[in-house]
Amino acid sequence: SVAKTTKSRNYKVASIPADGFGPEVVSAAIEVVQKLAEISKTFTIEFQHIPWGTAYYKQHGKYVEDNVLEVLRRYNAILFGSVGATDVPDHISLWGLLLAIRGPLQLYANVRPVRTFPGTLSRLRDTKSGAPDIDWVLVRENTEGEYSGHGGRSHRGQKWEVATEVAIFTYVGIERIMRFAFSVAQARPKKLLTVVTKSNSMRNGMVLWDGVALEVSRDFPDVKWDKMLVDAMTVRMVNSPGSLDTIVGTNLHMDILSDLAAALAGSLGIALSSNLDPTRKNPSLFEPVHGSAFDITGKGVANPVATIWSTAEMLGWLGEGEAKDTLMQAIENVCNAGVLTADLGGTANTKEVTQAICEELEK
Ligand code: GGG
Repeated sequence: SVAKTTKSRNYKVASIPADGFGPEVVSAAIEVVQKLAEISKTFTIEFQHIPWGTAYYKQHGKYVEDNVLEVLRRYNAILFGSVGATDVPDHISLWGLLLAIRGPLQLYANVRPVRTFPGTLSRLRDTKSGAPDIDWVLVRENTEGEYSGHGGRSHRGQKWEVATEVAIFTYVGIERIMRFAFSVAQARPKKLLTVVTKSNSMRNGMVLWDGVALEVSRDFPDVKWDKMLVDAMTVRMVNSPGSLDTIVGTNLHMDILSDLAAALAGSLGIALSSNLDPTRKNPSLFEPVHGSAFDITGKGVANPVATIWSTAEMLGWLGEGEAKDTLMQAIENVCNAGVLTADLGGTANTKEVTQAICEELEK
């Protein structure tokens, strides 16, 4: 049970661990947050388990309940694990669960901070500055573009089968994510934003992105910004990471670039994703970037850092800035002390990393 004082703020969070090793990393993160709440005595969090996922799908024929929005709007935030199973096609599970939440709740800003922790080695070295460190915030448009779900298939199974996948970009959708990204960049010391597109070959939506970026930039005169084609961006991320800070791009481009960023910073195991509704009309969703990882599910060796870091971001979003900073410091200290899972070159298991973070909080 969690210690309470009269000043305590109380939050209700929906916990959706879902598939693969999601339940392992979500329960590790809940353990850490409850320890933090117990120590701080200024807030409490009640996590309510929601059983949506592939097991639920097999039983009910759907990944989420029909009144998904009504259910989730009862909570202050959502903590999500991972989606995907070996015996259900990925497009069924992704659209059935995660995209059935992100779109309808209009969680249009997907924020993915990536940085090298002191004890975890970056895999690259800046060719200009020699600095091995990465400290980036990737902002992914999270509701439209290549993930619009428009398109179709005809003449199935025949040699002349046709499939279309339509990327839909709207002025409203681009303008709101661009404004959000410029604000993120403006709040960071470097005040530097890179806008990623593919506007040489994609001559409609991507050209609109470039135009909206220019327009929005006029409202942020103190932010230095530039444009990159996504292919050239991969090279810049590897060769001159120090030239980057905040990065914004489309749903698909940033999904790909954030995996690259995480791998460069050390591992996908430390990459998190805040799916935000900046209007705060709906609860925001916090999750690790990684999927289900069937190869290590049930072995107790998953890296819990991405999910624990997700809860730190969740606390910050809920207004618990001090708790967020305390938790981030504890994560950094544990990484610095070399308590790392195998993906980061260590020998610790999930329980040991979780325990080490809890002990760090107690100091
Ligand atoms: N924890 C996030 C997760 O399960 N991701 C699975 C996935 O395939 N995501 C694709 C996406 O975020 O676009």
